[in-house]
Amino acid sequence: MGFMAVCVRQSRNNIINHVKSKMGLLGLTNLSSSLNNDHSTLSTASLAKDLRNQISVFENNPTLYRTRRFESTKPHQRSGVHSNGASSQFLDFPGGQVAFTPEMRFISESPKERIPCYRVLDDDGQLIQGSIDVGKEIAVKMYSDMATLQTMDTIFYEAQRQGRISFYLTTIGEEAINIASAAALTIDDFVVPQYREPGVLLWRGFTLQQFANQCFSNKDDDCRGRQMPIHYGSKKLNYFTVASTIASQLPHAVGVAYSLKMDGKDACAVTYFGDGGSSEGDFHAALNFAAVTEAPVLFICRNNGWAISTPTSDQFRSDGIVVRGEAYGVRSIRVDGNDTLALYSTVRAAREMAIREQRPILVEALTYRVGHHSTSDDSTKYRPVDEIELWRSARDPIARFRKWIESNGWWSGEAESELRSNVRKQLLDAIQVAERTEKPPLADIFTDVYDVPPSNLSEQEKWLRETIKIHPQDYPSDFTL
Ligand SMILES: Cc1ncc(C[n+]2csc(CCOP(=O)(O)OP(=O)(O)O)c2C)c(N)n1
Ligand SMILES: [Mg+2]
Repeated sequence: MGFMAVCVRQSRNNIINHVKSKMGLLGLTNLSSSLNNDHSTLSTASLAKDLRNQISVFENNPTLYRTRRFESTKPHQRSGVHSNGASSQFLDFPGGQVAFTPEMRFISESPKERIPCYRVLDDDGQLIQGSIDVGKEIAVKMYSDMATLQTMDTIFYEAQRQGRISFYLTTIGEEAINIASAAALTIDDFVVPQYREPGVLLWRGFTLQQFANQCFSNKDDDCRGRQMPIHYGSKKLNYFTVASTIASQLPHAVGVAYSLKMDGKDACAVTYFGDGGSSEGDFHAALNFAAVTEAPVLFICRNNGWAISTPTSDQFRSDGIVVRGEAYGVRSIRVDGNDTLALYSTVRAAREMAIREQRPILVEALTYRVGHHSTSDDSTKYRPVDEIELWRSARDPIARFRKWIESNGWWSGEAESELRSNVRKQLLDAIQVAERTEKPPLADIFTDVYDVPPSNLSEQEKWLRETIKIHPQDYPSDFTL
């Protein structure tokens, strides 16, 4: 909460300063102050003169807005344009010239060919062509973190099934998107996640103990137990707290990116979302807003085929999500979401473009949600088990990447067993510690929002304390009242 407030405050100041500097640059500062003055003392003639002077600043400086606006609104500056009469071939229109055509032609609702999917490794984990600039250290860390994430999911999922935590949601099948995209970023890039990207936090150094503390809602959790399990967040690691309200993170990310732009930072905002998220209004608003403000933001869509039980065929008729970029003026690419190397190189290039050219980029990663949506779901009720099994085994991104690092001599069977047993042990220890650690004091539920709590909130706190005293069996025994 505090983190958001600081960001919002900083952004607001940055935007105000930016607008002031733009107005100063354009010679508008005086105009704005004169307009703020007591109008009764200004004669209409002097105001008109002032305005003429300010307008001439625009006219004499055609380059001022060149990088920001299409130059289509001044027909007389266009060559070969006939703006008056029947022989016109083009219409000067905001956004650029539009050619006239005598042919009545509707644009087809479907492309002749689907947008191809960029991949580097084939199904067997071998390079399709040439070589790739990824060294041993980063490749081994990517592999180790993907395997760690997979093990973490298995153990926390079991802990939920044993009733030790209230909820869990796995990333199984989407480990490559998590880890390879994280590896392509820098820690200065702000991550505004959905909920299926804990691997980005893992890559950034969130410890297994921190994951466990959050899932067990204990007093050592950074959010002090106020969020459901898997709603991680870390101010230190520039990772905004997960919000389950689908797609609400997308406009937030554009705001973060705009703030980075105002500050002239060598960083971008990166936001993740699912195919389901792309069906929300916030997705469309965010893409448009990002395009118009030229905000350095990466939109990374995990198109995993399902939004809980809704298949993509019930969500959209377009060729997936990638094609929507062009409609909003956002550069976009489709990539194999189970190919670690393709994702790594794509996100690196996208980040570089977003920052250097100050523009948003949309990445659609094609993958599959191998696990159930969450522990509240049984996906075998609505999709074929064969389909799940195909993606779990033959299309597993971890096994595919392992083949590549093994063929380079960077990984072995012994390294694999050592890693898996170490991670498993660390996780079991972390879970035990997290489970033993007491819950945050009850008062913490009511802090950190209001400076002075309003009376209704204080009343609710009183009721809660009374309720716990009457029904102690319904509350954790180690709860500090
Ligand atoms: C605004 C909103 N509507 C509905 C939900 C319920 N809901 C939770 S997850 C989900 C599906 C999201 O699917 P997708 O974005 O594809 O992500 P995935 O779970 O596949 O990773 C829905 C509909 C919600 N959390 N928020
Ligand atoms: Mg989905």
